[in-house]
Amino acid sequence: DATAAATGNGEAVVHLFQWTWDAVANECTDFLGPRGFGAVKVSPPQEHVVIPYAEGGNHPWWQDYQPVSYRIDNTRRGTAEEFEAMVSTCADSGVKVYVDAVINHMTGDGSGTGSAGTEWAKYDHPDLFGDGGAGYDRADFGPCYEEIADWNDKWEVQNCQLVGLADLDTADPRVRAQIRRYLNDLVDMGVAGFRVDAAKHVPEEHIGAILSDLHEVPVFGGRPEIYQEVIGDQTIPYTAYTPYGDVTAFDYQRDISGRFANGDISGLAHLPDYGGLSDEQATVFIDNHDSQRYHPTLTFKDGDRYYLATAFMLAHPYGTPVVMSSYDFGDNVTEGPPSTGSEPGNPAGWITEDADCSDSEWVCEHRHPAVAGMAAFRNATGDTPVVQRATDGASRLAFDRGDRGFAAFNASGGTWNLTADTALPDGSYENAAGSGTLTVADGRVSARVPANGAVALHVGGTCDDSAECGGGTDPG
Ligand code: LAG
Ligand code: CA
Repeated sequence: DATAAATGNGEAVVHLFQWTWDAVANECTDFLGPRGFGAVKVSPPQEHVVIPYAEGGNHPWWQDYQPVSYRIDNTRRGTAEEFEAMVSTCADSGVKVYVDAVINHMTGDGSGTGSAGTEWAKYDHPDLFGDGGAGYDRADFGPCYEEIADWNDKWEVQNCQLVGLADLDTADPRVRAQIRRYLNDLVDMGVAGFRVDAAKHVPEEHIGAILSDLHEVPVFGGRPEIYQEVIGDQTIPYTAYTPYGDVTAFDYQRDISGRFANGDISGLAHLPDYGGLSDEQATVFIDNHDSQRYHPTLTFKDGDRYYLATAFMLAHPYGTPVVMSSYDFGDNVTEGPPSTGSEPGNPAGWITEDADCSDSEWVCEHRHPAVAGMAAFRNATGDTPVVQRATDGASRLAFDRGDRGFAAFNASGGTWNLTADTALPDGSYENAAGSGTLTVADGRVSARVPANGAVALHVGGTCDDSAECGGGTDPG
């Protein structure tokens, strides 16, 4: 029921990359819940390696992708108490918490002390839950102990080491049980979903076995949402993983970000099943924390065109959208989040300054005026079909979403003076992808769509309550 969906929270996800648990909780209350975002994806919550960063006190962001144990206390984002408080605070605002679950591997080479104080070596993770009851040793890894060499060999991709990370033997029932315990501990705390990191590097039937007995999610009910990180190719297609949950549509990411970068969007009203992933199976995104560093087709650094692409993603029904929210890493792909991690007593490089959208180091893409109101648009339009209403050259596109919404996208440097038919009921609507009010009269809408901007109107978006619709705060 689209009317109910408009008042509750929907499916749009925001990835608050590297935000502290306290900061995420505040954002759920202040912004994500009231705006109708359905879930927040958070950085890996398990104990991680601590890697000194030679060029300063900022430990690299990627230490989080090297688990030392499955304890969730004392990561750089906070304590276990803060994590649990975040989950319940977000639930109070109708926002689910999705965890980035690192289950393919543990640490890389070397040895050390993890962020919560657990000693580790590459094939020795002696205390997985902080109770001395379970650990991994060499026999829990493998069967391959070398780097993936041939990416056309499915067995190697799934069993050998990704960037030198000790690869867990996920065929082993004991290993599966430890991973499942970790995930179920999180579910019992109220975590409602998982992004499965490096899922392609875990044989698909192993994923199926590990996820088969997950607990019911408190508060929201049902089984956890799953989206598996797979960069599909001829060796391992995306569809190998669809029996076990949703799958990241990197083909969408590359195509849509490339088309918006190039101003070639007029053909996007009807999208293919990217990589064979149906609307129901695809997780979609314009960029993620890896692509924005290593293959930056379109990121916050590109300004308006990037936000336009994000607005489009939220306006189009294909897939489950994940909005990236970043900190500014300049030209340094290793740089960690803003912190004072070098100070005494802060060896894990804790983020000591909470993410704050008035602080220019935290970009807060999700609060941009082109994006902030679009979760409400998505919620109001539900599953209504796309009906193309206008194009103008290669870089302009307008469509209806049934009789629930109308949106126009202008990936060109000049204003688009548009008049189009729409099934949206006559009335006055707030622009959910920018500012101002537009009128629908006699089944027609006239709009001045700004250069590299959008207009998006939806039922329920008449802005009697300004907190519920259009126009975000400029993150600066
Ligand atoms: C992922 N998905 O499949 C994550 O999205 C990606 O961010 C992770 O890589 C990767 N897989 C492992 O979870 C990140 C960094 C890597 C980093 C790795 C482990 O992009 O650069 O590797 O996390 O921390 C680092 C060094 C490597 C080294 C490795 C092991 O950069 O040079 O070989 O650690 O010591
Ligand atoms: Ca593996």
